[in-house]
Amino acid sequence: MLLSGVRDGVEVEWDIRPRKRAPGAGELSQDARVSASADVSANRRSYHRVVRTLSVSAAAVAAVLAALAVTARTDAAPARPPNVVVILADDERFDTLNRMANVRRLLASHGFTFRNAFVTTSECCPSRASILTGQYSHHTGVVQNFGNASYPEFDERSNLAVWLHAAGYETALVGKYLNDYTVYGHHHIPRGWSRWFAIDSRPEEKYYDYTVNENGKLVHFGTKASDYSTDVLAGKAKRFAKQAREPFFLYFAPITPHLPAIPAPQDIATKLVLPKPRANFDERDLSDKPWRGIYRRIFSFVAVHFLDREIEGRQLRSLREHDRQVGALVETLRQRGVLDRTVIVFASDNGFLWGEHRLGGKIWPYEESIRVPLVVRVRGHPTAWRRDFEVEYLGTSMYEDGGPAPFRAVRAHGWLYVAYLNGWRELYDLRRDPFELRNVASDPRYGVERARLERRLAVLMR
Ligand SMILES: [Ca+2]
Repeated sequence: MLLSGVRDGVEVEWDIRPRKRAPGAGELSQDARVSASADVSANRRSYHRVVRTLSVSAAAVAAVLAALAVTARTDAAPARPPNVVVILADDERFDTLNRMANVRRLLASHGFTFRNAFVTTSECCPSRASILTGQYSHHTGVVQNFGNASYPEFDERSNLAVWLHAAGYETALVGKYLNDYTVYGHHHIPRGWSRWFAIDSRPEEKYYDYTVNENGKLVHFGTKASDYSTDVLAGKAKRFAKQAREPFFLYFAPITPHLPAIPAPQDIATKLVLPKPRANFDERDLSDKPWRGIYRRIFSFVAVHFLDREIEGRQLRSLREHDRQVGALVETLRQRGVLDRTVIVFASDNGFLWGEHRLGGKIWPYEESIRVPLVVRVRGHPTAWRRDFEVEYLGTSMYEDGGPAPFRAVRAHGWLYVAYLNGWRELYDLRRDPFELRNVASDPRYGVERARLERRLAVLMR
């Protein structure tokens, strides 16, 4: 598993590869099985003056975690494996990191910010299944949140928690696990987890009035300020970080900023300057989009501006407490004296459209939907990274509700090519058209490129 890039103008590598692979570990590091990916970006301005960003790279949580898992499984593993903390936001867009001062100050400035990090299926359950396995949805079988081809397809016997636990880690899940895992009962605890504090309500995305499965026992939280789920979950995460036997693996997944995106009490009235809409917001001319005319519900001026002002504002406010709790968790690790031997990964399971192309939500293969924040606090050196990957949505649950038709797509360096299963095609030249405003799939001048991407997609689909 290779992370690479240029930092401060110098080629660096992140040395978390195993020197010798354990039997069976090899599959984790093969390109086609890694679920989130990267392309190579031109130098762009960094979020932050002192942040040490990768200018020629990107990565994914699954890959990082799979790499750590491989390391943990090898004979050549270091004498003292690192503790691993994953902080996973829910539906946080790539361009919201600038609102998170603690993530920047305590994580990014001691590690790396990946500016080209993507998920390969932009929906909660499939993406989380990929994060825990390093596999595409078409390998995990988890292609949607509920119903057919959802949680029951997930292999509870082989995923990151199981691998790390087998390697001697004490493990904890705090927050949102995979949607609908309660199909196996309300006291169910998947294997591999030493501690379990998972939201058990359906839907899981609750800020108040929710039930938690605490190590097999159901505990209800009500509507008082002290029941606010981001804080309750952070409290459990901090307790584990304080007491767990080393090495430990903490997977901390609050609900923020998923809708309804209720901010913490102290943030409800906070004044915010909302970012300027992107150039593809409320896209004027949709004549290039094969789905135009079908998803009318979202096309109205009122709907698009509701996404822009109301949804965006609420999501950004809800992230404020999330960011404070990141600070508190890092402080807990520092006080215990384990911070420098703990790798901390901050990411999101998918992005979210705020009216770009007149769309809202996720699943779609467009940038705002598939790009995610990814920050890793770690010492070390990245090396080479991949330049393309598949984006896929093979479910149907959202189709009637404003989501896309099922598709398979390839996001390559400078290109997005989308093959919907119903025959629609989209192709964007991202160097000329970074906002995906001109679909050139039927332009003969792009025939060679389209054929190349089709061949590449066929390879990635294996
Ligand atoms: Ca999500």
